Amino acid sequence: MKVKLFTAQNMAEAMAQVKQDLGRDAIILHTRRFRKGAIFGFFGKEMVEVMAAVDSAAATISEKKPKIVVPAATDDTQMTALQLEMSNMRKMIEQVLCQLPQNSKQYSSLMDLLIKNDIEPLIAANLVKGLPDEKSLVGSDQSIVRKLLLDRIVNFLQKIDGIDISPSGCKTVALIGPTGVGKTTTVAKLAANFALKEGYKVALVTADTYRIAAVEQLKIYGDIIGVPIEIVYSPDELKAALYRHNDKNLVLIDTAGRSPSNHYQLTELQALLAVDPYIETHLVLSTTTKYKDALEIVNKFSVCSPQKFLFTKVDEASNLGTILNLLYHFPTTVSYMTTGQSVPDDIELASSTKLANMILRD
Ligand SMILES: Nc1nc2c(ncn2[C@@H]2O[C@H](COP(=O)(O)OP(=O)(O)OP(=O)(O)O)[C@@H](O)[C@H]2O)c(=O)[nH]1
Ligand SMILES: [Mg+2]
Repeated sequence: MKVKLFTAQNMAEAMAQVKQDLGRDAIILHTRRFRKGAIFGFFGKEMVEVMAAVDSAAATISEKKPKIVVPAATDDTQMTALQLEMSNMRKMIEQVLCQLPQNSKQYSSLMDLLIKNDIEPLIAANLVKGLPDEKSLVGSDQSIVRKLLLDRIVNFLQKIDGIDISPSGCKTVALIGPTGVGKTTTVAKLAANFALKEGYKVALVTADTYRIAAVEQLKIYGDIIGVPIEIVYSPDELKAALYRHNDKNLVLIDTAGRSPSNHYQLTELQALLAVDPYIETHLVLSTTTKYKDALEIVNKFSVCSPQKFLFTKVDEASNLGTILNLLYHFPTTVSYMTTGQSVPDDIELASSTKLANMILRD
């Protein structure tokens, strides 16, 4: 690990030095503003100090051409562990099924389908409860049962609301969530759609100053879309940036990915968002995340009081049962779903019908 201290007249200059010296993978450890040549803190020239670090091995590797990584073959031990997990899961499901009301067993194929799509057995049983008995129906009538189930899921997913902006108002939306779920890409997609397609005045703010590359990523999007971008290093700077852009219809705040198990990071994020009670916070969740992990994420990020869920990587998810499970336990409004890497196209307002169809796919 190579650690270096940089001083410059402003943050942009300091970041340029960090980038030039340590490369794009550098991590910012600490930033500070101070007055050079100051007497008791007065009169001196304001300077900034940035402490940055880079993993020396990573720095050399990142300059080389990317390598194609061939996944290692699954060895026997891994396989046995996986089989064991699956058999435990099967046993668990069987146990739960035994506890279910007797009549839920008559919907075994629907129950199988729901459970195959990772829906919790008890939620699945609640969904099928009271549906006409499949076995008593013949031919096309059986598909009616499936249609009824689909309608139930649609009703269950009804709470959908994107970002409501008005030409005379100023709306502030922050995207929060774990690392790599697609926050920055989604901010760019939203900015491009609202600014370019709908003609609203939009500004971007990034509070992700943890990595040089993160700031640059949003800057590039800002330049392409033609909207201003602010980089904020503290809650006070966020407050000032929001004030400067109160003439915009929409201010989108990108935040650094946070680990749900890092309480300090989460309270820091909470403090940042607390500067303005009108910030609408969307918790960004990747649909490729395992349900158990997603539960943990929602639980831990609840300190930031997100008002909406935004689901990403719908294109990559093997099933969307997690969405239903989460909404069962946390009845929260869903805003958007993203369906690919393309900016600005791969985003749409969540649709309960579309999601229900995907949740119920074979
Ligand atoms: N397949 C797919 N990839 C996506 C989607 N949204 C984002 N990505 C990709 O996910 C990766 C991470 O996206 P970012 O936007 O950088 O994620 P982030 O949450 O800002 O990451 P951090 O800032 O590091 O926490 C990128 O390769 C994106 O192109 C999506 O809907 N589908
Ligand atoms: Mg990001």
